Amino acid sequence: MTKSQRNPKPAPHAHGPDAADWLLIEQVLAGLRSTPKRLSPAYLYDRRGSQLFEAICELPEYYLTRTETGILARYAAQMAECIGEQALLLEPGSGSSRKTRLLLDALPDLAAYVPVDISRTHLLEAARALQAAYPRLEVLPVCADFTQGFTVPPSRRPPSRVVVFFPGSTLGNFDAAEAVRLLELMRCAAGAGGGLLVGIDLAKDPAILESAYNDSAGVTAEFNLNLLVRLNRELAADFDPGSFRHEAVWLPAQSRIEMHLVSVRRQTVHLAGENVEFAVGERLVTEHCHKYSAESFASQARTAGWRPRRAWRDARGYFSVQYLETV
Ligand code: AVI
Repeated sequence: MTKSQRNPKPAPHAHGPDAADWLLIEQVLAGLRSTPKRLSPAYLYDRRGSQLFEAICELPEYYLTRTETGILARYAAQMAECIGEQALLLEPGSGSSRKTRLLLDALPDLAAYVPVDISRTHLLEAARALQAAYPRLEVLPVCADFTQGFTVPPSRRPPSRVVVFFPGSTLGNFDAAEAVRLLELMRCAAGAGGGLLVGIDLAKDPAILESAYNDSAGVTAEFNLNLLVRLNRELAADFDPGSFRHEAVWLPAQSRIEMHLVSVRRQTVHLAGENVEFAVGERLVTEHCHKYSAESFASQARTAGWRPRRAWRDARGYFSVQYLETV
């Protein structure tokens, strides 16, 4: 990457960038300077990206959501038994809290439900809907970036324990060290005697995995390419989304799917005063989606101070929901 002649001063907005813009610019530039070029998957989730992700969850090839929902629906009573009476349920990245309802139905005497989400509008909307559906439940929404740690708000009824609910295989989007750090943050939030109910996607036939992330309707491609549209809009970059194609590849040694944007021609992208050069076929890595075995997950969880207690999976063995306790 070289300094631009064309645009020597970073000026992503007509009114000038604010501190948050600069942080984003610095992070994006650091990723584009690295080899291979890489961006944080967090950037995939602007308003449009979140809508596209919701659409992905409905795709025939994307078995994850359907399979995990099936496990929760089938085994909610057993999960509730592990969670016990009068617990406080805390859900990082709660979004629409749709899957949570399956648990709430099996946990009538929960002390409180604490959804944690970075999007205030989304969080409050979901909390309001949940409160209407469960009028006796204390719902305590917390607007925060869960990767920075958790504050457990005081509830009216003192909880018997704190249980973290982390479904959706979101843990798989973090690399090993980050995943351990996140599991440690969850252990601190849960405290002594606390629990964790987590959904993880299991390693399986690569053809099934690759088609889940290269769907025939092209929704995942649009989701991935939307990242470039976002950078153009928010950082005044000039990516040409038509000059990149989406590809998801399975890397067996890392046991993960990687989402890539492949440059279809040699091109130069301008962003915040820098020229970013792409060779033909060069890849920009936008997301890691790790797939676990029961053993690889247990070892990661143990490193973070969790002891696996019980696990449930679907009949095909595609997905697993695990209950863990603090050591
Ligand atoms: C949010 N996360 C668990 C999804 C996954 O499967 O790793 C994100 C996703 N990326 C492409 N499709 C879905």
